[in-house]
Amino acid sequence: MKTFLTFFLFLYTATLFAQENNKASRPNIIFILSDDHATNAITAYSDRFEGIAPTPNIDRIASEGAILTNVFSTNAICGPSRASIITGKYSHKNGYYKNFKGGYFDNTQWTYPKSLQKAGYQTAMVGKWHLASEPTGFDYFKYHIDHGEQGVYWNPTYSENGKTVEEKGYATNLTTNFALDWLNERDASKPFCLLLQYKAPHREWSPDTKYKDLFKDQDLPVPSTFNDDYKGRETTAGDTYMTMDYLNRRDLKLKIPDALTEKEKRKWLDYGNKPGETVEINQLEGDKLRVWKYEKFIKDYLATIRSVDDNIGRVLQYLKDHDLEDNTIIIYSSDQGFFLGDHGWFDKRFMYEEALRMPFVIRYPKLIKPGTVVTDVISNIDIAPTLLELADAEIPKEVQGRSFVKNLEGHTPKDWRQSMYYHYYEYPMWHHVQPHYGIRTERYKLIHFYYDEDVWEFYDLKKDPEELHNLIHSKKYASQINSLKGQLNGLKDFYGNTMTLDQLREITAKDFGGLESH
Ligand code: SGN
Ligand code: CA
Repeated sequence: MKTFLTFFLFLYTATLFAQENNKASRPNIIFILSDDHATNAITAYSDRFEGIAPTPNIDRIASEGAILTNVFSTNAICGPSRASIITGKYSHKNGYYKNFKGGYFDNTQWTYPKSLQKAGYQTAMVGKWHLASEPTGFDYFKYHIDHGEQGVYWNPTYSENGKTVEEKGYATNLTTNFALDWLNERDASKPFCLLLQYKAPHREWSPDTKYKDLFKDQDLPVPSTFNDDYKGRETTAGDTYMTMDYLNRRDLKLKIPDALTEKEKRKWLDYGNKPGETVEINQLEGDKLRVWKYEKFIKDYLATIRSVDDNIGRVLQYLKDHDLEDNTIIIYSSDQGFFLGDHGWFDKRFMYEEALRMPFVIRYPKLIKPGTVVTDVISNIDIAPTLLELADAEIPKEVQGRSFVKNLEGHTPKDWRQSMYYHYYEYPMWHHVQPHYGIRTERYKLIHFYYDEDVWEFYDLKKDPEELHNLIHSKKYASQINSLKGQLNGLKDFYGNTMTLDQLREITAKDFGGLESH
């Protein structure tokens, strides 16, 4: 009996010890999130800027870990996508539908950093937050507060744990400095979770001084859909404020006339935002003017990304120098994609591929084999449960996303979802994109635009990857479309968004009463 008891006690102590040990080796997490970085501007994803604008450090995370090629934003705009990432829930569950007219995040609700904190992690968030309410669930935060939390590229002001701090320099470099400072000062006996969130490459795409002329004498080709006439689709695509015409004087970095007062300056810079206002350049007209504007925009956009990639290199080097590479999960992603002249546009919002798709690369040597490619349909609500599973923390039942840890290991669960549900609400500011929702399967896409129009679009992505031909009235696809409508209703039920069109329109019209953002 005594021997048995001793043996039992030994087993019990060994288990406790193993559990503690396991906790002690919990992985660190560095989640780098940029703003508006399209997969087409990452060389690991696309050859569009191959030989022109490489992203070696982002590509390195992909090749030493996994690249996920079908990660989608459920509401392709900044604050809402960020809210879905940290709550693992759709906008209609976390309450953050749109940036403009007071998108305001209820910061008393559950988020994954709160769970990590409870599980013994040290947590920090630096850079762009853009959720209007104060960050909660972080031991340390330092976020951009200028321009309704959009942040600025030069000499930004941050809120550091609630205190306003004016900094001097270039935001991408500064934000990285603050992240590394925090890592240096952390308690090394505990695991950490660091959210490093860049303002770049968001509008107005201001490069660091050293990259101002990075592409000076180069011609950057326009994309194949640059001259889209929108005739193959419903009026929605042809009725936006995001064509090259809407690049304003600030975006085009025109020289501000000396005589202007501070007040007049903003108005002067904003010129071009409204319908009918066209910024004239050196007597250029028509297509020549459009191409000139595109070139200015794309060069500046890519130059801001060069700084993002450099700074990711600094973070990777830090991990190496501090022997943290093996036990740190490092992720690079962006809140949504971006139109890089595709369809003649800049900006995002539409459920079309370029805006919908988020880059997502992840390295974690203990679990993910180098060179892993994951093509499963994943969305921004799946990130929170994935991080919690990796950290061995509990995933609350209310979370709507699903962990994709198995997918990263190369074992996609048999019942993994085959489609995703999308819903965008903000209108008419900015950019005049009709609210819409839809379903994307591996091959097809069905969209319903509903605010002050009531039209549907259907695309066969295999035959029409550029989404130029809306086939909603095609007899050939009638049964396919019917089946997709059924699946879409199924998703709406599953995720609990069964509001009527009038109720949905009210959300678009409603001011949520928070900080007005740009
Ligand atoms: C600002 C930009 C818009 C952009 C939104 C949302 N205008 O308002 O072009 O769509 O941000 O971007 S600007 O003249 O102020 O730059 S988001 O990334 O925050 O969703
Ligand atoms: Ca964004």
